[in-house]
Amino acid sequence: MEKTFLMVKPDGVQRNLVGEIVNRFERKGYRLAGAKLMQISDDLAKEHYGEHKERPFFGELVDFITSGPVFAMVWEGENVIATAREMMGKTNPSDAAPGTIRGDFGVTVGKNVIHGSDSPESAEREINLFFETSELVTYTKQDSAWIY
Ligand code: RTP
Ligand code: MG
Repeated sequence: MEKTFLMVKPDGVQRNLVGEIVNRFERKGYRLAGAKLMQISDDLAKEHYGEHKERPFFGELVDFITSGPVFAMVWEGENVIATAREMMGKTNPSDAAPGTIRGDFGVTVGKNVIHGSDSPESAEREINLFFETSELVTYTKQDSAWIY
């Protein structure tokens, strides 16, 4: 089953958007495989955003992502990597369509509420960077009398 790494950024946690964001992926039909509230270290931030290390905003990006707790998640399901990116909206919230997470809740590019893996290679790399295998759960939804 395809998996992706999603993370509510510090602005989303401060603004109490964790439940709203989890809700969107649950209602869409994806399955949560792992989640944790955590403080990102400077080293982890630099490794996670390594592809941007030459960019002028790299220092700000690392400072921001380590400025408070994040809610890290692994979600799974058909085509979840690309579909989650669609559900997040464009990087700059002012370009992101209404109905997307960044379009509905973001204002500035630096504080755009959510991170999501942008390819199968990034998803694998980021899941391994943030989660131990033992923290991920594989399960099937039970078709029983108590699920209506
Ligand atoms: P992310 O990695 O956080 O999911 O965002 P993304 O793929 O949509 O965008 P990416 O190009 O990977 O950029 C990573 C984050 O850097 C910040 N950024 N700031 N000041 C700027 O011009 C600028 N450009 C990008 C954004 O917070 C973006 O999410
Ligand atoms: Mg990115």
